[in-house]
Amino acid sequence: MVKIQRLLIVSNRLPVTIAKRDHKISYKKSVGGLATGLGSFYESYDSVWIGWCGLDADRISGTDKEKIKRRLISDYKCYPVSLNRTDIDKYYRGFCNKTVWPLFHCFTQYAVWDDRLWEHYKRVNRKFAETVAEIAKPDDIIWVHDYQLMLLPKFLREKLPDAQIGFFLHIPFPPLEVFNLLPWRDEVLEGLLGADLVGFHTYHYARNFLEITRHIKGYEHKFGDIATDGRTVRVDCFPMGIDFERFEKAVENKKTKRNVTKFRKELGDRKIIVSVDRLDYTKGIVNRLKAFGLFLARNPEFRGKVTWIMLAVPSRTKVEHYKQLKSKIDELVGKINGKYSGLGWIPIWYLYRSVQFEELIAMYNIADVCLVTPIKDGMNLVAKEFLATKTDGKGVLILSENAGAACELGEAIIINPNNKVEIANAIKKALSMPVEEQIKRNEVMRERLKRYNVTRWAIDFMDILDEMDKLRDKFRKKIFTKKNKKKLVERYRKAKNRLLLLDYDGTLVAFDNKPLNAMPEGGLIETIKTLANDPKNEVVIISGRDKSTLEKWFGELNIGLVAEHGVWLREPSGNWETIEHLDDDWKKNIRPILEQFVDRTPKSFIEEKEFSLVWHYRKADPNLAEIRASDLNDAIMHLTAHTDISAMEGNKVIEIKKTGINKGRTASRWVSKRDWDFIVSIGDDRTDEDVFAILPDYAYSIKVGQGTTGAKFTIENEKEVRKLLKELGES
Ligand code: GDG
Repeated sequence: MVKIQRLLIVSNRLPVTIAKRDHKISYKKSVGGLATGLGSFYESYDSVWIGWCGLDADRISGTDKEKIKRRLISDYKCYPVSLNRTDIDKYYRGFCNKTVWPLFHCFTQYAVWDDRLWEHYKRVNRKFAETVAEIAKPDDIIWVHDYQLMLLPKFLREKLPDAQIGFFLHIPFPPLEVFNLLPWRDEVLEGLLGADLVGFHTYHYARNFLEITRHIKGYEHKFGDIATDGRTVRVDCFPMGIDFERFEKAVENKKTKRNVTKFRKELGDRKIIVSVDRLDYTKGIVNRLKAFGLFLARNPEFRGKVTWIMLAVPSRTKVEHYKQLKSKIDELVGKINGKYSGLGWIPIWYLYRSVQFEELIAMYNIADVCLVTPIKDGMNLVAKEFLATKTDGKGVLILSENAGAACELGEAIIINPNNKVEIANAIKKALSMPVEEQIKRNEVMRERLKRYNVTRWAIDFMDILDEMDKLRDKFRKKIFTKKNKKKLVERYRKAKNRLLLLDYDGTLVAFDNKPLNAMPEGGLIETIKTLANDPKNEVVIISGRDKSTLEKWFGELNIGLVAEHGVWLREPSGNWETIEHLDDDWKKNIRPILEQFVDRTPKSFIEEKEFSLVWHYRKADPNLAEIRASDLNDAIMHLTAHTDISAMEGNKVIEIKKTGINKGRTASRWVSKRDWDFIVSIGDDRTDEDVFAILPDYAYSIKVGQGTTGAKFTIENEKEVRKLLKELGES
């Protein structure tokens, strides 16, 4: 486990709620997923929790503010962010709950797009950034939570460039078509990418995020590592667990037992169904009620024999959709109870309030069935808590396939939350399930929950965050700093025989969707010319381009040229020659295959060079292209087995040519040509690694961009390369 210096947990709400009544200030620990979940982990470390305490900052005096702050710090290790009524209205009730919440749960019809709410969301995220920056120390780990603070990682990164920042999203991350609706999608993505680690409950949400960043921002990822400009961001899934032991032990608590007795007295020996939710449209309460009505209608033998305790905790009561939902639920409960109640029996015990912890445990504990049927839910801890209280192994969980928890709790009865018949059948199945089967199913799930509890979840997150810090250190060591640059320029100045091996695309110019548009503009020719005119220099451009393009752009210059990744070379002021005898007979067999791939992969195309064929897929849909590229590699491998032709992967291209011809082989020829006393090689992709690999120890090798590389240094982008070359030319 990582040694944690100090942990700053940042969330919208503090785990303590403060109320002021009759000039008296009261402090109460909050209930809810994050507060209860992280509570125990947080208490066992040197941590500070930063968030809003629940009071309108405009309605408390300066003296009270100071008093509250002192008490929060000393008694609860909490640090308040001051928010007033407008903030809460526009940021929390507004953008968070009227835009992000419905959109991310795919309730697009409820989402509002309001610039004023967005502006406030930004403003409050900045406020949080200021508060965190105020108290953060250099070695602190900052862990930001949830959808209310998605811009915070970026704002913090601007203030604390070297901080370790993790972000965890507790709600689902929607698919591309849904996320794309958000007018401020770019800013939200950039906000999240300020973190070193972005965590989600399930692989599905993580995959949505990776796909969206690739689609919208053009950032590629490798096994969940996104290479952004100058930094790597890890994306991974961490299914949040519960404090299993706390729930298990609570069953034995005296207060819980008293509650169990009280409930039993009221309910007799009837079967009991329980459901626990915030009253929210994502929770599928309406469908659940309809399904229960259907169950009673179709199974008269159960009437009078089963009671459903339905706990609905009031939530966002001032938002219109929630008011409407409340009316609908009241109406349905009334209808079902009115239709089926009998003497001494009400089908649904509807509690519209929150209950004490021990009451909750008693409800879980006496229930035969727990109904968890959200239309969409990030994780759902209720499902897990119910299982934890089932110490005798009895009880049946009915769980929506759209809750994150369904990924781990496959032994539950899994239902589609929109299919009322399926839910009604599941209720019957659960109430009739033999005890041995209940125990068998629960044993597996309980074991899993016990192992991967909330502490394990938090430690896992911290471990990966620490791994990212080490990775950052490794990259940091390779960064081509001002000091490195100064040294390189000094050595260049002193040297008499210098060799400069330069890749073209992605190194001297940025990539363009149309390769012919990536021309050497903006003074590049002048820079190369200046370098080439120095008699102490030999400049070579080693590219994958065809020779006629290189000839057109650089033919006039006194430099070496290498085309088609080493198939062709031209000495300064010499003629083009091939490195060995080559033929192109094989092309007629391979080209039809590539054409098939172009037909099936919109926006991809073929480039034909004299001794190679290239399939370009930069503009194609990245997911489709990924599958096709792998298929094409397989097809070529199959077709060219026992020949000397093979496929080579480059940056969004697959090039098919003679095996063994690569940039490294051609570069060797140049390196061994003379006794150089200075060599620099700069390149950006896989094909340039072959050059780095053959260089002598004293040579400078520089990779453009991040990623695993054999080069000694990494430089940010092609602009920096051009600056460096210009400086060499002028020195
Ligand atoms: C999010 C995501 C994700 C509820 N009523 C009472 C009460 N509770 C406690 C439960 C449970 C929690 O509240 C609700 O758990 P959820 O999983 O539904 O979480 P949310 O707070 O809605 O929020 C969700 C979660 O974050 C964690 O990442 O699972 O998908 O939406 O712990 O026990 N507790 C008490 N009385 C109540 O009346 N004492």
